[in-house]
Amino acid sequence: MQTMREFIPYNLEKYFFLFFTLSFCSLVSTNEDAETFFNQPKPIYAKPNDLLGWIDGRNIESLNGEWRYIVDPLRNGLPGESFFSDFPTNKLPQSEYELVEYDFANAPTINVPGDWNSQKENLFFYQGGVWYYKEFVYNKAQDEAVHLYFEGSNFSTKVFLNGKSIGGFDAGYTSFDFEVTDAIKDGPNYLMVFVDAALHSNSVPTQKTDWWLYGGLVGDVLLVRLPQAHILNAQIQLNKVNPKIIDIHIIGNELLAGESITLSIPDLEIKKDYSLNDDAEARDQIPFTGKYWDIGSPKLYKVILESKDESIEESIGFRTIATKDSEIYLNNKPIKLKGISSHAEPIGTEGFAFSKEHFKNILAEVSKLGGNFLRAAHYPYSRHLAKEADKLGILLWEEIPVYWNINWQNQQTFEIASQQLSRMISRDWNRASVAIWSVGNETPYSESRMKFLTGLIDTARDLDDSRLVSAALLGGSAKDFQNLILAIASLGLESDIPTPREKLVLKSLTENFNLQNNSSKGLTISLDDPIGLHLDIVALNEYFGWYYSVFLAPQIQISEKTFRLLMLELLPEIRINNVFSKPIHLSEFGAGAKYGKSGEGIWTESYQAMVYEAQIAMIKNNQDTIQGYSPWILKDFRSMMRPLAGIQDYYNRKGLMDENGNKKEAYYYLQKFYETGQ
Ligand code: GCB
Repeated sequence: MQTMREFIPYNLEKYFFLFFTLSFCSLVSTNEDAETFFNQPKPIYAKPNDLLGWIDGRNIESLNGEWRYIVDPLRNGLPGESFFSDFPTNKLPQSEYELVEYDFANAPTINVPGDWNSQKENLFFYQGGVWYYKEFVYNKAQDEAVHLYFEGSNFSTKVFLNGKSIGGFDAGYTSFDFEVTDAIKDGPNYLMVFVDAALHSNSVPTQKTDWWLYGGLVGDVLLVRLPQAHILNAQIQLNKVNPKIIDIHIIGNELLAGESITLSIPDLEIKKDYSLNDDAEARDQIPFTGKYWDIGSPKLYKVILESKDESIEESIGFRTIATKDSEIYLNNKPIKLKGISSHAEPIGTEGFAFSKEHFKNILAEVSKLGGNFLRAAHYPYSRHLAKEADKLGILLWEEIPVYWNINWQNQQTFEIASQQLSRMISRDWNRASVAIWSVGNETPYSESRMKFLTGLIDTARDLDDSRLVSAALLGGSAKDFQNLILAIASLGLESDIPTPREKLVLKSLTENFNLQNNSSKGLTISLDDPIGLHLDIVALNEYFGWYYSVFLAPQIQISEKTFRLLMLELLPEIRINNVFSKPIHLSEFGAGAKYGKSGEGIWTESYQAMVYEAQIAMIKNNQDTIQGYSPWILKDFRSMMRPLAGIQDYYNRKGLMDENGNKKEAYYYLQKFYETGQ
C-alpha cells in the first residue's frame, strides 16, 4: 500500500498535516498511514573519516568567529523529527505570505569556539539542542579534497552543508572531520551544525558528572584543503624499548597507495623516501642520534613529510616513558610525577578552555607549583594542551570520560568510548609530553566493566605502544574500610580527641576485634582491583581527609569531627601498595575550601591545608610505592552537583586556587613539597 509519506510532496506535508489533524484528529490517529505523520523517516548520518592528523601543518581556513544560533530544545528543526524539520534547507520566504518559522540571518550570534553556557546567561544550565549557522566563501581549486574539521563538539553533532546532510558524530570532546568535496560550492556556502548537549544512559559520559557539561562547538572549526591523494596521519616516536630508534608509521588515504613520501628531520640530517604499500602505509625504524625531550629541556625537532602534491610538518620531541617494577622511567631515568589535576576551564574566565593561551596559563601554574605533570581530567581537551606542554616540558595524563558507572554492556556505549580514545590518541600520538593514556575514572568493579575496559586498553596499546596506560581507580573496598575503622578506633583510644563517651564506643569496638594490645599502628591498603593487571600504572583516587568520614563516623557512632581529626593523625601512617608490584600514582586526593574562609571546621582554608599536610606526610612515608601524585585539583571548577549556597554556588571547591586564581593555604604546602621535597 502506498503510504501517505510517499504520496504527499515533502513541502506540502506539514500544511496537509495541520489541516487534517485539526479537522480529523481522531480519524488520523487511528489510521495506520498516519503513523508516518508522527514518525517521519530519520536520515542516516554518515560517520566521520579516520581523523586527519598534523592538522596545524595543513592548508587550513578557520571558520571560527561569530556564528548565528537558534536554540531548539525540542529538536524540531532536525529532518525526521517534526513537521517543521527543514532547518537545513535554510528556507527564505519569497513573499510576505510565506510561512517559515525560523530565520538564521536574523538570529543572535555566538562565538565559536566556545561553550554556550558561559556565553549566554539564559543557557547557563542548558543541556539541549542548538543550531549553529555560518556563511563562508570558498574559492575552488582544481583536484582538491576539502574537509570540515571539528576540534570538539559537545555532545552529539549533525553537520549540514548547503542543505545537504554531511554526517553525524556522538563522541563529545573529540576531534572529527568529514570530507565535503562534493557538497562545497565555489563561492558562497552555508554551514549548519546541530549540536545536542543532552546525555543519556548510553552516552559517554552519562548524565551525572561532577563537572560542567558545557555544550556547543567547544573547539576550532576548520576548512582543510588537501590534494586528493593525501597523507592521513603519521606516528613518529621513539621506540619504547630501544631509545636509539625512531619508529615511523605513515598512513595515506587510499589514493596515495604506491606513491612516494619523503620524511625529513633536518636537524638530525635525516632524509628518507618511502613507497606506500597497497594499504597506503609505510613503517620503518631509523636511528635516533639527537637530544631527548625532557622535563625542563623540551627539545623539539621539525619533522617534514612530503608527497608530490603536499608538504606537512610538525615539531616532535623524542623521549621514552616506561615502567620497571614499581618505578617510572623517563629517558631511562627514574622519575616521580609531581603533578596536579585539572579540568578544561581557564583561570579567571568562565567557560570551557579552548585556546593556546588558556592552556599556556594552566601549564604555567603547574610550573609555578614546582610540578612536572598535569592530569588532564576527565575528557580530551583541545590539541593546544599537548602542544603547549610539549614546548614547556611538562608531562601529561590524557583521559576519556568513562566516568563512574556507564552502560558497560551496551555496544554503542563502547563504540563512543573507543572513538574518544582512538581519536585522542591518533591526534596526540606525536606529543612527547603525553606520557599516559587513561581509559577511565572511578569505575566500580563488574565483569562487564572488566571487558569494556580491557577492550579500551587493548585499543590504546594497538594504536600506540610507546606510552603508558592507566585508569584512576576507586579507593576503598569493604575490607579496606573495615580496617580503616579499626585503625581509627585504636588510634582514638590513645588520643585526647574523642569524648569520654566516644572512647567507650571505641574501646568496645577494639575489644570485639581483639585489638586492645595491637602494637602495630596504622593501616595498610593493598590495591587489588583486577583491572590493575592490565595497566602500566595503578592509579588511586582517595579521599581520606574528606569523604570517608561522612559515612564511616555514623557507623561507629562517633562525631564526624572526631573521625576527621583522627583521620588526619592516621593519614601519615597509612601504607599503600598493590598486588601487581606496579608503580602507584595517587591520581586524586583533596578537600574542599572556600577561598578566604577562616575559622574552624571544613570548608576553611586551614582544614584543606591540614589535609594536604597529612597527605604529603603519607606520600613521604610511601616513597617506594607511590611514584606520582596529581591532587584534586588546581582550581575551583564549575559543577552542577555543587549547589551549597555561600560556599559552593555551583563550584567544586577542592581547588588549590579559586576560579580567579587566588591561592589558598594548601597551595603553599604542595608547592613546598614539590620544590624542596619537604
Ligand atoms: C572524584 C572524581 C572527581 C570529583 C572529585 C570530588 O573522585 O574523580 O571527578 O570531582 O572526586 O571532588 O568529589
